[in-house]
Amino acid sequence: LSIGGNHLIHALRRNVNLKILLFNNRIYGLTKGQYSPTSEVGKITKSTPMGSLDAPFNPVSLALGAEASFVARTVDSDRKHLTSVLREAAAHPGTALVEIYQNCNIFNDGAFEALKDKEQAQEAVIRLEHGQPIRFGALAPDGFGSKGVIRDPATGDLKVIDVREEGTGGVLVHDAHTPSPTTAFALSRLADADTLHHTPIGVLRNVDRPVYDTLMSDQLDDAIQQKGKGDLAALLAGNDTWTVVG
Ligand SMILES: Cc1ncc(C[n+]2csc(CCOP(=O)(O)OP(=O)(O)O)c2C)c(N)n1
Repeated sequence: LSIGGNHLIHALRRNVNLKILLFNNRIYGLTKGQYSPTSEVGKITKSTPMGSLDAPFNPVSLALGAEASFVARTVDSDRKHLTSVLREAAAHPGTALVEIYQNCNIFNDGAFEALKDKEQAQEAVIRLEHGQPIRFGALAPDGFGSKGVIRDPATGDLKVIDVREEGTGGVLVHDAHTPSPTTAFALSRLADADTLHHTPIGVLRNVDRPVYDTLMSDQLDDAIQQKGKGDLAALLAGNDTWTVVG
């Protein structure tokens, strides 16, 4: 997300046939514990002894803003969830970005503990499933979680409600295949930065878009068919493409 950030956004924009696994541990581990582009504001590290001043990136929001056709989030310790997300990413034609929340037990231990601890996870984790209502938390009598995500009519933003008090009427149904990235973007920013409560995991976006590799090889085929235009030998043996004037 720092030196490689430029390449990341343009790979996503072009929809190159790549699967990107972004291990987010919110620290620089290999170089021994400096703050990184996903470290929280105020983070005390070796390079920020008085606390980091930088606002972090939200990698899922960044990917959606860069026109990504497949964006997902999962957690390192949830093997079943991780496996299913990686399978879906592997099957996606084009660029897939999977953010994996990863513990660094040496330099940033417990960064995602709220999503792993059984009790806290009830409030923290929202498991997105395509075609299913966005519900989480302790089970309600209808078999889904007692919390739901709705669109707040006053602000247009997303909001968490208790369906036992407010009913299930406005609860969103997750649609990973919708062409608009708007709701996926709002979901990517639902989590509370400090507590990690209301963190959606799963496939936020999975849409079909022309893949760069295919477009380019089709264009090469076209160029070869059109004599002269795509003739490399003719190009090399051809005349100058410029003229020196007086
Ligand atoms: C584009 C780019 N290439 C190479 C580097 C050099 N580099 C610095 S740290 C590192 C390894 C990072 O490992 P990773 O597991 O992604 O992160 P960690 O949690 O260990 O910091 C590399 C290759 C770089 N910073 N950027």
